[in-house]
Amino acid sequence: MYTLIGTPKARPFRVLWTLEELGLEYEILPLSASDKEAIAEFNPTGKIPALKDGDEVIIDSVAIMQYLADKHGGLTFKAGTIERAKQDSFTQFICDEIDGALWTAARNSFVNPEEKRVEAIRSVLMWEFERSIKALEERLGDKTYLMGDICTVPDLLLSHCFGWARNAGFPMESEVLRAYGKRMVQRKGYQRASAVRSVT
Ligand SMILES: N[C@@H](CCC(=O)N[C@@H](CS)C(=O)NCC(=O)O)C(=O)O
Repeated sequence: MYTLIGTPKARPFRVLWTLEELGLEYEILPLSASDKEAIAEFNPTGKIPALKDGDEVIIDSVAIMQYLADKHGGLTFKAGTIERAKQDSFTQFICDEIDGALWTAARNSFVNPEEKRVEAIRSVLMWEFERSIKALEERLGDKTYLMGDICTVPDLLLSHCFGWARNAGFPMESEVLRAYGKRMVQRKGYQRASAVRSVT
C-alpha cells in the first residue's frame, strides 16, 4: 500500500493517475502546498508530491512516476533499451520546456513573494511554450502516444501539463496535440484518477 502525499488538485495528480493506470492500492494524504510544516515531515523542500512506500519516501513527481512504472512493469520501456532512452528524452524535454515554463509563470504570478516576481516574463514563457508545443507536435507525428502504440510516463506527464496550461491561460496552438490530449483523458486510468480528485 502506497501513501500519496499532496492534494491531487496540483502536481500530485500525475502520481495519482500513474497509480490508477497501474492498478495499485494507495491512500492519499491530501496536504496542500501551504501545509509546509506537515509536508516537511516527508520532503525537506516543503513541496508536493511525495510517495511513501513502506518506510521509504520518494520525492519529485517524475521520479515517483518512473519508479512506480519500473517497479510494476507498466507505462515504460525497460531501462537500458534504446526505447527507454527515447522515452526518457521525452520526459526530460517535457520537464524542461513545458513544466518549466508553466512553473516559472506560476512563480512569477502568485507563488513567489510580490517583490520577487517579474510579471513581464509571462509573454516570453508563452512564446517559448508555443515553440515547444510545435517541437512536440513534430515528434508525435501520427503516432497514438509519444512512444508509438504504448502509453508511457511522459504521456501522463505531458497530458497533465496540458490541463495545467489550460488553467494558466497558455494556448495550445496544435490541432494534433489537442486530439492527442483528448485521447489521453479518455483513458480509464485518467477517468478513475479524475473521479478520485473530485472527491479529495
Ligand atoms: N519538481 C517537483 C516540483 C514540486 C512542486 O513545485 N510542487 C508545488 C505544488 S504543484 C509545490 O509544492 N509548491 C510549493 C512551493 O514551491 O513552495 C515535482 O515535480 O514534484
